[in-house]
Amino acid sequence: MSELFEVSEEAAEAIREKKAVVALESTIISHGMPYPQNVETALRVEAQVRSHGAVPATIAVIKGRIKVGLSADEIEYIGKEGGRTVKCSRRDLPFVAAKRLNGALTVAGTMICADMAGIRIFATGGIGGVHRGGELSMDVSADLEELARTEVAVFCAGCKSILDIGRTLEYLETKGVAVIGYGTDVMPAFYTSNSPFKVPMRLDSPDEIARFISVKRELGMGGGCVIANPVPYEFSMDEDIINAAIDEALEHCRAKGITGKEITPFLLAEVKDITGGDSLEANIGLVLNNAALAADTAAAMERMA
Ligand code: PSU
Ligand code: MN
Repeated sequence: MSELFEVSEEAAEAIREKKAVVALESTIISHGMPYPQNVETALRVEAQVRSHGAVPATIAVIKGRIKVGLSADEIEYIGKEGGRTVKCSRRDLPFVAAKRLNGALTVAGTMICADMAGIRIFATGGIGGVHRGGELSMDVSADLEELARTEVAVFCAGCKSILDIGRTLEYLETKGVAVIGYGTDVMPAFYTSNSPFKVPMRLDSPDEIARFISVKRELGMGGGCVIANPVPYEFSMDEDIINAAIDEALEHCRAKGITGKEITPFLLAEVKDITGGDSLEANIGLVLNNAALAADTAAAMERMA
């Protein structure tokens, strides 16, 4: 424990004793969903992790201090602060800490802090990727570089087609990042279980995923991996409806001249507004589903240790 970094007692004990722990991100709370559904969801996700036999550790920066394992009050605080917190990726983390600001961590930011704490498993909604037109704009999420470098397994529902899914997969291949379809051969597209792209590999049980993560670690190659877990059928959206909403959101983004780190939160909020909240329900359903798989895998790793 230090002025800069604190791990909750519960998480610290679990990490020490090699018990199952699942890291959870905070940008999804602050920038990904509106208040109060964001806080409600974050607490439900924690409960989901617990009911699947693991300790949850939601991570954020509060007044400059990295906190691994937020309390319910701290989750409420970050949720209420919402867009006033700084969306914090690798680039932003030291600045936010030095200025004693509140930071909500992206997938990249959460991977960094989970790794500092010794947590190997992380559940979220969707990862960032190569944006559409990224071959010219060079807008590629720092999440992809982090996956190449930091040894944390990221459980997600793939990536949204606000991104260029094909180029995102190409980038991950170049960087040597395994993308594993859970019970599927197809790369899921967040709101839908389907996309025109195949995943390079597939595993079908938490035990298999646990073994993969352990073997990868034993080989000492470093770097993360993606477990792409399709949205459950009952929460998945109609492909035509969601694609039309995404096209409209991208149009608004271009028209308003949004750039840089604002792009992803803007598109997420637009898609939610255009679909009249249906996308929010899908979002909540898939995050809970990812938390369950991540916790089951962490529990399987605990048994193997
Ligand atoms: N995609 C989603 N939901 C999210 C994000 C992405 O479907 O909440 C957030 C995550 O925190 C992710 C970040 O790490 O956006 C990526 O932002 P950028 O493209 O600016 O790297
Ligand atoms: Mn970007």
